[in-house]
Amino acid sequence: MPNQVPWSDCVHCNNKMLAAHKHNASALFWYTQRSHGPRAAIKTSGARAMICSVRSCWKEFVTCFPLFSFSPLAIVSKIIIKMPFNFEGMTMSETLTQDQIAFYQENGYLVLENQIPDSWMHRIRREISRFEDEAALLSESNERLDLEDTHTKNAPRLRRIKLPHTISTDLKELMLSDYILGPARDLAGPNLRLHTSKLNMKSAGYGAAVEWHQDYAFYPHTNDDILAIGVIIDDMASENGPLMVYPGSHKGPVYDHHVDGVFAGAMLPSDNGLDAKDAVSLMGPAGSISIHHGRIVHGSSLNTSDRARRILFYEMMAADAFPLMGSMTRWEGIKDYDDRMLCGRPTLNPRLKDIPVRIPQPQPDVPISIYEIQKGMKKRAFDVIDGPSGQGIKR
Ligand SMILES: O=C(O)CCC(=O)C(=O)O
Repeated sequence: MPNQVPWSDCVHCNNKMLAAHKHNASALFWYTQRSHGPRAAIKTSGARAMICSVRSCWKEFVTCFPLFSFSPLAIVSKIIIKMPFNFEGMTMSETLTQDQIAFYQENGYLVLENQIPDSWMHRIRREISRFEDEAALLSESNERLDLEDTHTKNAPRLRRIKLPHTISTDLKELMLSDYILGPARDLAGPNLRLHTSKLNMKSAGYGAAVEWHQDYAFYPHTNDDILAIGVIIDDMASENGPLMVYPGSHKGPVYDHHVDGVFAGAMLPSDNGLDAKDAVSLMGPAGSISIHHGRIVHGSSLNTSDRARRILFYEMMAADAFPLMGSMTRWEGIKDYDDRMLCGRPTLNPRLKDIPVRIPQPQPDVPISIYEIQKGMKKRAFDVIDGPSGQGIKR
């Protein structure tokens, strides 16, 4: 579903502006300059866009007043116009600064604090309450809701809301908003396809750990312009099981996620030359977003604190990243695949990149859920919780 919404919010006020402005640096510069002044315009579109815009105006002026072309000023201007640099068609960032983009490329992650407005956070929490009520009626996980091993009807424990964008119009609307797609476009290009969405609950006192893994080990593609955006729903600190990453590991190998020849969806950093002290926790207040690269090694520990830690993930990739055979990507034909376009255009021409690949096959005979698949691990990096009482943490 190509994004056909012709309007989007201006970053400086709530007014709508033509979405096309956002993708044309020079037009965006003039739009912002007119409504918010030159400082805001330079901040939004960058100094290069300003040079580009001023230059094209100058060009028009000289064309409109041919007599002017004999003046010394015009001769200088002609030289400037003909200078061999061409800023038109350059790719400008939409939301992120060049420093943030460079940081992501180097480290494979980013945290943007206070990215999602409170009104949106309220809507997300309201949707979660609705699914919690639904979970209380279940005795086992179903295609919408994934329950903790310790769940009972008397003590309902929801671990994950599966594909929330398909069962909540609010969470679909957020997914298609510039809050999510703006930074994603800056990092993976204008044409984006959804891989999956999920809302991981990690409730206070017992929220399950997610063992270390690379998303790309689950779904290898023809290139790795693949990322996950996590909307942080509760203040995330070291005690409530933040997402942790190994910076720079997105440029390394794709690690073996198999146990006894069967895909187990996890690896042990200590067995693979990664030093625990290098792991970084992605923390921030509720309303922040984390972004992690598809190949970065990441995981999170059990939440034994008295505060929940919930993250809503939208995982996506460049439209020209196609799944390799055996990837755990849902494939129901090209029509369904193209229906998953978030913005921009689909393509039938995959882009191939020379990167390491491992195929996540054979699959274990368990439901498709990272928590179930990772039970195949013989040794775990994180604690697990034992028994419905929520007591008795064991290794
Ligand atoms: O919820 C988390 O902390 C990690 C989730 C994750 O990496 C995943 O579900 O693939």
